[in-house]
Amino acid sequence: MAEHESLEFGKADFVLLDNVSMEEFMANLKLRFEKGKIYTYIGEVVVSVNPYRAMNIYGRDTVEQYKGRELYERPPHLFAIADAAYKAMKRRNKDTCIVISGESGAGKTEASKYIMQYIAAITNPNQRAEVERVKNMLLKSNCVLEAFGNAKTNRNDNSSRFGKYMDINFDFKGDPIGGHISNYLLEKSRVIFQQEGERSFHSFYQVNSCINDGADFKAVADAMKVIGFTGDEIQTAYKILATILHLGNMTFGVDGDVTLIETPKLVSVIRELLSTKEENVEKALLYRTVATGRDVIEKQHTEQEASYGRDALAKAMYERLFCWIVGRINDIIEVKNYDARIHGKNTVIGVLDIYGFEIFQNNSFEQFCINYCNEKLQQLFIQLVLKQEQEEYQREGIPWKHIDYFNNQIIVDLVEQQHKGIISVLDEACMNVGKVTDEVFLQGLNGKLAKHAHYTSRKVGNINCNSRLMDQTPDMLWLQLQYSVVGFIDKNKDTLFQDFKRLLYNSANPVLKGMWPEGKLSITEVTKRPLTAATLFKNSMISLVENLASKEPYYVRCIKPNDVKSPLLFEQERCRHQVEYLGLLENVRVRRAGFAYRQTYPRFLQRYKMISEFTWPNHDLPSDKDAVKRLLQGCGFDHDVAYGKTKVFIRTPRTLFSLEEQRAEMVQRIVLFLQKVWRGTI
Ligand code: AD9
Ligand code: MG
Repeated sequence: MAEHESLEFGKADFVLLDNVSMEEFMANLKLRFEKGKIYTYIGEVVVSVNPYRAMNIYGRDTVEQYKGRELYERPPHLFAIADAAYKAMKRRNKDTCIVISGESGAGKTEASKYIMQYIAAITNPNQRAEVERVKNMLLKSNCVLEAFGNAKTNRNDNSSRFGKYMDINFDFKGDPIGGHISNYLLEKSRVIFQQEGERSFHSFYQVNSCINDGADFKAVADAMKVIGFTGDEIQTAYKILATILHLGNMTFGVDGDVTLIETPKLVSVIRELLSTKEENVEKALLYRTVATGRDVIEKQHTEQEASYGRDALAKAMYERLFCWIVGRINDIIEVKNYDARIHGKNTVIGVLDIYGFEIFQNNSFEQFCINYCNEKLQQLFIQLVLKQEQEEYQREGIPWKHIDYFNNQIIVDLVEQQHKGIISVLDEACMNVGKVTDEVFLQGLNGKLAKHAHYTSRKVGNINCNSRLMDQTPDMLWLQLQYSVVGFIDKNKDTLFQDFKRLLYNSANPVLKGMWPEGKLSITEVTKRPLTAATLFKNSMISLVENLASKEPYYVRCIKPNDVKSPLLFEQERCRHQVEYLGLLENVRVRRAGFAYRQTYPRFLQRYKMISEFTWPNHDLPSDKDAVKRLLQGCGFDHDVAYGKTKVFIRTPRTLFSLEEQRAEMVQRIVLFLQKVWRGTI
């Protein structure tokens, strides 16, 4: 527990609560928020409440306070977690990761940036130019990714619409030498549709250079240059954005049985932007090539199909652009083989900042994926927090009693299980020959999951507003959450006519061409059915979680205090709900069921040796462990502690409190004594 804070700020660690109850937890969280203390520990987990105002706690002076210190020596802070992850990586040669979770607008992305800033600030003391370059690129990559992957939503003005996991590689000196970014499912439907009050991705407004975003445009273009994008590449990115904007204004009509483009001028603008021929653009928008047996024919779109194709093209171009940007950044920042040889040992710290849990009025496929992802991370948290505790006790040779903990595995299974899970049912519905509709999917779900404890369906009006209702116990993340099945089939199949791929591949612009290699295939060569969007996402989530589980994890749990972005308002109910579904109270219980506090023997002595005559100023016992035993016996706390191989474990927070009080008293006495010495009164 953090010791350098007075109690007027509440308890700096929730394990110090007198009673672990929701009331006490909430009272402490609220008190600390109101006192401007936005961070609180649960053991080694940082709970963070979004302050919605600039805090003067991230400067160079604060960095210095946390650098190289132990977690509990300073008030709770993100820097302490970042430092712990860094130390574990450097001293113990461990790959570590920092997992940041919380709902939309809770402060995950900001936290991830402060963590990276901290790591950049404490590394490269020798100012090696190459390392400085890498650091600069890692920081700049954020700016680019946010421009293309973030948007204003009703929940957050800068909402991440993609998931991001970034590995930072370090050499044997502990300096960053490169990195790698993995991105997860961009919410591309935003390109063509935004809910009321929301915007498309920032990049579109920047390219339009509206009053507000003009400066941002320059910042992003500059960042791209610094990272190493060529002039042609930057220009192509902006040409693609312009193309998508124009596609948004394109309309189709019918004349007899002919479908036509009502806005032909746009075709010529797009042709130029895409460096292709006008007739190619027109053809790709109005026809699709289909293979029927051995024949290849060109089939005219209906007006509706043409509109569908246009939207699919806009979404696909944007998604491809985004993935290409990530790929280019990776090409540039990735540790090359020869680098690794020069720098020797190579360990990583991973930082995960993913879109937060979302509940909207109308929850669709995107929310389903995003919330599944959060459910999966919650499952990892449950496993690792428990596992880590158990392992530590084992390592230290201390007996451990299993404790019950709620488990959301059943929800994860409901989504991802082979054959019976929602994603399997969805894929099956998509593969139906003949009728492929959202209604078929709904029937499939009802058929397979009718008896599932966490599944019910409800029909609201006609098929256009069918809903899924997942009814949960309050412990679960998905609390009474409804999804509308409308659009699931389309979004899962994610069809883009091959004609568009060929159009883009045949561009005279080599950068654009390079983004669409599969356009090379002719219609008869395209046989394999691509994996569906949900399955691709599921696979990427499974490998993400495997990757995280292989590292030593550190957690930041973000809480959003209100829905109006106010720095003053702590909405009790809103926060309680988050504490509940994040399982924070259980986290405290697990932490306390074992031992609330643990410290290595030398460090423990360093802090408390003044409270015992046997240890102050130095002890003459055979080991620090013996000295700590003697000290605690002397204070009458022997019954409340366990002595591990390298650490002392204290069960109840009260004991630690008492030690702290005695220490404070002794420090006071020593100070008074020294003052007297200085004044010459002794
Ligand atoms: V989402 O799931 O991507 O929609 P995040 O990432 O959890 O969400 P974000 O970090 O973007 O939320 O924070 C939302 C806003 O809260 C920021 O734009 C800031 O205005 C504000 N914020 C968050 N954390 C801090 C902070 N530590 N200090 C000051 C903050 N402001
Ligand atoms: Mg974010």
